[in-house]
Amino acid sequence: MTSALRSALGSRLLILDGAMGTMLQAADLSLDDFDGLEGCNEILNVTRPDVISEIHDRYLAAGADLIETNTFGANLSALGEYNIAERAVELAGAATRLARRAADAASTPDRPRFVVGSVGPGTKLPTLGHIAFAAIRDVYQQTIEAMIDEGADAVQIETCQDLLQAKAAVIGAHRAAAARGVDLPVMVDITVETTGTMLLGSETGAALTVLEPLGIDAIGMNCATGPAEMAEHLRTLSGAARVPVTCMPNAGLPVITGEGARYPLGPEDLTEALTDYAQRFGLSVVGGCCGTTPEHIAMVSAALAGRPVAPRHPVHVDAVASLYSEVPLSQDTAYLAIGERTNANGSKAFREAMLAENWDECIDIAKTQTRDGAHLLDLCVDYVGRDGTADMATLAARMSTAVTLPVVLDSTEPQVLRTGLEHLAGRCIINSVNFEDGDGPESRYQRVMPLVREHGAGVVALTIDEEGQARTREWKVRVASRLIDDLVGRWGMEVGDILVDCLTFPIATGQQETRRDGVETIEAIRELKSRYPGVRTTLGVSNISFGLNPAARIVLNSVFLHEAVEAGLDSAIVHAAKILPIDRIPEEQRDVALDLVWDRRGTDAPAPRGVEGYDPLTRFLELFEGVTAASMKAEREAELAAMPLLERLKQRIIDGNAKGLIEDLDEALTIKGALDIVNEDLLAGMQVVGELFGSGRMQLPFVLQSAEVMKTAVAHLEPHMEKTDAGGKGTLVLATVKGDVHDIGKNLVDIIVSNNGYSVVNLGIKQPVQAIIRAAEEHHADAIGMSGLLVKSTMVMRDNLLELNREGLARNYPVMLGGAALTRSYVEHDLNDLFEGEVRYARDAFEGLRLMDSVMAVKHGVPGSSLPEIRARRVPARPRAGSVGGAEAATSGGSGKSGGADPAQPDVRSDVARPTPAG
Ligand code: THG
Repeated sequence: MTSALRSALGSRLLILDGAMGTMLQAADLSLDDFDGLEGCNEILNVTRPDVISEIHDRYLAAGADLIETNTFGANLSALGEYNIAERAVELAGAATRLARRAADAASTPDRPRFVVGSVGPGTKLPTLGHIAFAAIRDVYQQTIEAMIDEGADAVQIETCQDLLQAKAAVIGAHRAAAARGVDLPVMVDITVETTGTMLLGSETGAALTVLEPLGIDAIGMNCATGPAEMAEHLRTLSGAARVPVTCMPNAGLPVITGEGARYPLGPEDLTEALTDYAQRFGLSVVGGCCGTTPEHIAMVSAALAGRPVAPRHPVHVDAVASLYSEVPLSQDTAYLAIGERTNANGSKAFREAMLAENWDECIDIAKTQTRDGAHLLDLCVDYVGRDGTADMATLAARMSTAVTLPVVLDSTEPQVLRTGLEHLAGRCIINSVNFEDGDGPESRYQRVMPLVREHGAGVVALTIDEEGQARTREWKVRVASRLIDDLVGRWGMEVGDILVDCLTFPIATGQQETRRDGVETIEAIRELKSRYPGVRTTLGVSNISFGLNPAARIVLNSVFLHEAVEAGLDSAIVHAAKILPIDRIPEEQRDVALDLVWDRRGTDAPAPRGVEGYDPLTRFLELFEGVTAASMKAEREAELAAMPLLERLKQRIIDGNAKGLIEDLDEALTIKGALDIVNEDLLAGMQVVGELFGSGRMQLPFVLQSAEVMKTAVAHLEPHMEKTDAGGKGTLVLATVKGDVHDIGKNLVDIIVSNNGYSVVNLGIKQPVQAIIRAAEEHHADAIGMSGLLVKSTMVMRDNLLELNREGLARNYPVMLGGAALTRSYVEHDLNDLFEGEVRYARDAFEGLRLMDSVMAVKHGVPGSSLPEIRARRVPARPRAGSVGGAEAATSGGSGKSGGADPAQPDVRSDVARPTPAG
């Protein structure tokens, strides 16, 4: 039966009550009242039920639709502090009885009042190993069962600081509801500190990514701050959450006084903020946290109770998350790279570190993968003779905090997978399920899927059935369809959370029957993607090249991956640093590898190779005979050395090759100025890098290598640059926006603009809009520059401009935007239309400088001066290839995996369609 509260939730605005804790502090209770347990508010449910009931009555009289039970600390660790953990169930039951009685007394047929069980975080953080996940989950379940038994209508899991704790509470609540056979709405509130993240560093987007797939009924924020500091995070939730959004701020940021904390916001201020947010963010439930009183709630209720919920249009992005950040499953210009090295079977170094229990070394391998450009990490501890659950417990717990990437849990053992899920705070993917031993009650499939569902994980589904590993495209597609239908139909998975693995087999074994395995896999992917566009695919790419020497493996893996991506592959388990951009592979090696992958033998192969008796495997082995990674590098060095000096400098940037760079720069300085070298040669290289990146032909790690060389080069040249004059021409505040860590482009702008006489305040990466605004105000900035490389950053930039509008600052600060995912048209039309000031696109650092010059000319009233005219043509927005979230950002080419021209805008200027490597 659907609960009455569920029907109300999301249709009309519901008012939740205000603080309990700060009300109790004001109630002048004695140590006797607390039964000697000073500060243990839950004990009051049995010692002073009158006090608790009176607070409920006052909030109900003030107009609260929902009142919360006095159970914030009725959990394992909080009661454990008083050595009364065993009373959790009793106290939760008593508290719910009091709230139920009060709510029933105040209910009328047209205004029912509801009881919400308060579920607090406890005093220990499971992610830091203070307390075990399963232990808190089970006590949460027991207390919530008691709440249900005493008539709670819903629970609110609040003040969440640790996502692993939040998961334990949600799972405990779901188990309680299932055990009691009731429909229990579960609402979750995260607490975001003034730092802009949850206590352990989780971004709001990560929290949403982790919590929503658990099957919660509302998500929101409470505690830590007043409403003002919550705005940015509520915008994130409101923009993406598919469940109702809630908001319970404190009565402002507490001011510490002689008599303790004082909360500065009065009822009017709180009501004003919540009224604004209810409209802007489509809130479904509002109420108050610390420092709010019945007076606050009375005014909020008078203003808002019963209003329809303002419409929202959330844009969901399929994603997974680490403790810290979310990672979309669709990468903008790339495949999603899953690092293969944290695998006891797949890496000797990892295996030896694990066997020696050298955990720091294991984590170092994980971190190296992060630097190499992996988006997720595949973690496999399976090793004969080891206790897999113990190894997984140790490694998953360490990786949860020490690594910023989400984890793919790779094991054949359900118990090992469960252990991983219970130690990782983020949202994981389970690798893998299949029909190898069927799908009966005892099958591994049926033992793993409940774990996947309960923890809201994604899943890799292998094309293996009772007959074995599928070898032909028909077989692969048939098994994949069966898996997808079952995962969606029987298990309730969302299609976008399924990654089908069509399986990679070694093709260079020399055996005839393996020759077509690559083709079959690629064609199966193509077929699958056309039948199920929403389903994603993955592959363990390195399997293809087993048996070859390391240099040959790099080439074959890279070529096979490239072909699979062209056919629609979304993600791959790889050693990211060893995947070469296709343009960097010597031509014959690449072409023979292609023949091998596509099984083109004899005259089937294109000229000049396609002759009678041609065997790409034989030729491939010949090509790599005696070839090592080092010898390939030496060959490339020789090619570089043969180039003219300035050409070579440009090529060094493109290749990300700093060997001999300094000598080349010194020589170049004898023929031209330092700034000209940067401007004409080095930036030209970065331009090419940007184009390759934008068209999906070069992946991020290589872009970062190029940026590193650029940085080294500029650092060497900087002392030789003449500063036009030292600062004083004007001030630019620069930042990489929230959620983005890429600062290559921004740092180039810094160098160029500051070397031309401007003061630059470079705030660094991941900057929330409030930090940008504060810096602009503090430094009396003349302009603001924001950059970011990710598609999601284009949305953040838009939100930031809206925030400048809202604060009435748009006209004070002209804004320049740069970054690979941006286009001139998006910035100068879409964004300029909604921004109340002026915003321009800076394609590269020099355009940034020109913009700064014109900003200052306008400011100084130079006759005839103005900001550069809008240059881009207006083009209609269209969804970006492979991305769900960044639809509006996508107004230009260079986005899809295949790159190339964009038929939607045949007449766009060439410089508009070319993304820069900014960010
Ligand atoms: N599909 C899915 N999961 C998978 C695979 C897959 N997980 C495991 C594997 N296959 C993918 N991971 C690897 C990891 C390493 C290697 C290959 C695949 C590898 N390792 C070197 C070797 O064995 O020669 C080790 C070299 C070293 O010790 O450093 O090639 O297909 N879903």
